[in-house]
Amino acid sequence: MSDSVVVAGAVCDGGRLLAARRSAPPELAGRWELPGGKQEPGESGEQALVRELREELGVEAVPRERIPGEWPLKPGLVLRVWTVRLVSGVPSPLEDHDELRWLTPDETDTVDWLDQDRPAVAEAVRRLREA
Ligand code: 523
Repeated sequence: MSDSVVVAGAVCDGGRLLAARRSAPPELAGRWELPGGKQEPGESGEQALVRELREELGVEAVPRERIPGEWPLKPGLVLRVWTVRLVSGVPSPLEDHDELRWLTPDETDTVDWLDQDRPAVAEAVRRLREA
């Protein structure tokens, strides 16, 4: 059986990256992540990401490019990440998060990212610096 997938977005706007602080579960609360969630049956990764960002942040967003690679979360579950452009709305922590921050490339190390998000964050920041 193939792995289940968690999709997440490196939401970039005005040269900054959006970081979201998890409010649950207790073992992850307080850590920062690229927002997203589980891909459901019948959805593409991109569709799942658009849905998750709408539900969690109240924004309309468009996935741009998949960041190459996937990162294991636990047996049978992997993380995939896309760079994302905002189309409308201002992100707010509607679900699963209690704080959002827009970080410049130089500020990305100021929050405690989930370990498994760090490679994709580093690649997103590399792309931001080049843009
Ligand atoms: N991660 C993770 N990084 C990351 C996300 C969005 C999620 O490591 N950027 C992990 C955290 C959880 C698992 O993936 O262990 C599921 O993420 P979650 O809880 O955001 O996904 P949901 O909300 O779709 O999951 P359910 O509430 O369980 O349906």
